[in-house]
Amino acid sequence: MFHSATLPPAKKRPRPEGSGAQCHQVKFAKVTLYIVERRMGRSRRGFLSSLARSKGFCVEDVLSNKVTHVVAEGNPAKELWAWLHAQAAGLATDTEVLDISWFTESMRAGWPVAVESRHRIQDTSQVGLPSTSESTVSQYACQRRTTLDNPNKIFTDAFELLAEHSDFCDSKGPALAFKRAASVLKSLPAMLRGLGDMEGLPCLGEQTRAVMKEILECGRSSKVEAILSDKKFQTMKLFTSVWGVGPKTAEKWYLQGLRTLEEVVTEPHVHLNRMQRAGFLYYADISRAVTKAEAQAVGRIVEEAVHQISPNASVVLTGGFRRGKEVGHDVDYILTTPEVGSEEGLLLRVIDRLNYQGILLYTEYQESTFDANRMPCRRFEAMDHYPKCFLIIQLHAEAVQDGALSCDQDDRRGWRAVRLDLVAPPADRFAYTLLGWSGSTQFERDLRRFARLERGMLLDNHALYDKSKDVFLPAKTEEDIFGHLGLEYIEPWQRNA
Ligand code: DCT
Ligand code: MG
Repeated sequence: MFHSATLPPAKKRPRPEGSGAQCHQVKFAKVTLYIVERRMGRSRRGFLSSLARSKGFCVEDVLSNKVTHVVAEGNPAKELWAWLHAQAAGLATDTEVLDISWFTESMRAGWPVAVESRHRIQDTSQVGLPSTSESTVSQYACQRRTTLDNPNKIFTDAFELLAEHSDFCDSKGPALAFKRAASVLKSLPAMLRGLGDMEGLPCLGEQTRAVMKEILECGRSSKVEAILSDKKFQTMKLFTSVWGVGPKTAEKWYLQGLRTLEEVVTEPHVHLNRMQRAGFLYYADISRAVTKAEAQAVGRIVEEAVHQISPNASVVLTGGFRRGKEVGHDVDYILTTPEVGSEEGLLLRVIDRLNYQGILLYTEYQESTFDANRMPCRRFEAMDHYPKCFLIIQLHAEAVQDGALSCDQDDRRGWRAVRLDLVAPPADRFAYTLLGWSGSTQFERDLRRFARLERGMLLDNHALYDKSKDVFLPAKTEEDIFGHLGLEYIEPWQRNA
């Protein structure tokens, strides 16, 4: 879906050759641009096309041999050229294939600047050169485009398991190192086939390299296999799969000699909190993935409730499903209103409505602790201060498109329990909330780290604060926030870091 680089060929009226736009005057007749949507995203491509046309450039929507300059952003050379070669319309032999830097410089100058070799994206398959864009992978996930296509799954699965194991042992440093390594590999366009391919890649330490070397040589990692067959790890994994149970509680139960979920619920000395009780009660349902169709059905239910209370409020999808995931562990929605203040009380009334419909199986509401005067919050890894709720709702099969629930075949109830998170920020904080809740966790972590270390700014779900100027930077859209940070915009489906 996000790899189609051309817009559908629109029906066009005949127009003078070389004119890319109907309403702008073409000033540079010898230059015809084509902007590659791949890895850039449709909205940014649309924005850049309008910008170029407004400056008198001819921009073609469809790739053809009329194009003199192809412009791409964030595409590794090998990947871009493979895509260009696969296009039906051949390129003219003298077409320039250029990095976005040429485009930016030309827009700034107001005319097409001379092409230099630093602008060119070389076809490495033809000339046998190492690809330069591949050797410049950023250490920050917010400067990489990470889609759900992951050709390095064999390595990233291993790293993620090692990270989980380190988290269970409370080894935060090693856990983060494995998560970072997995995140870097997820952004690569092709599978690493040898140790040489790791050259120049950031965040790969000695341990991660050793694991990769073993997988490359034997197709498996002895470390991973040892963890998988470790009884304590298996039990910790089982216990933490219950909603509300973290590694600390899981370890406590393990040390008490408990090994199965049945043993935990029947052990009289174990005290479960409310969330954990719900976690056990609905375990079969909420430990199973939520599908996209189910997430959309939940969205419609929330939307209906919200609109009955406040017709001007909207419900915006966020979390993993906004990043294009097919399944998730829960569903995340933001409630938003046109004006600051009208969100007050909204979430509680939505909860009341859902309750009245009899579909709320569990409710935990957290009221707002947001205070604009106590910003910036320096504990930027902490939860945000907006009113939010963690729910379990009953989703009936009829509510899901085509009526299919991801239930067990022999389940005759006709409904399943789904975890749902809702948050209701004030209107002027919407962009920060959307960016923060869209994840992935690793992407968020690196956005904040980038802001702090590279820009001297503090970013969280509430605000972006410039420490040197002592000012808050307002934002209406996510694009505004990327802009303040001097980052290229990364579409949600490219944030699967
Ligand atoms: N988040 C946040 N502040 C919170 C809660 C979540 O910034 N108080 C962010 C981190 C990721 C994102 O919101 C959504 O959280 P999850 O649902 O845990 O992650 P996900 O990416 O949606 O994963 P899944 O698809 O498994 O639900
Ligand atoms: Mg989620």
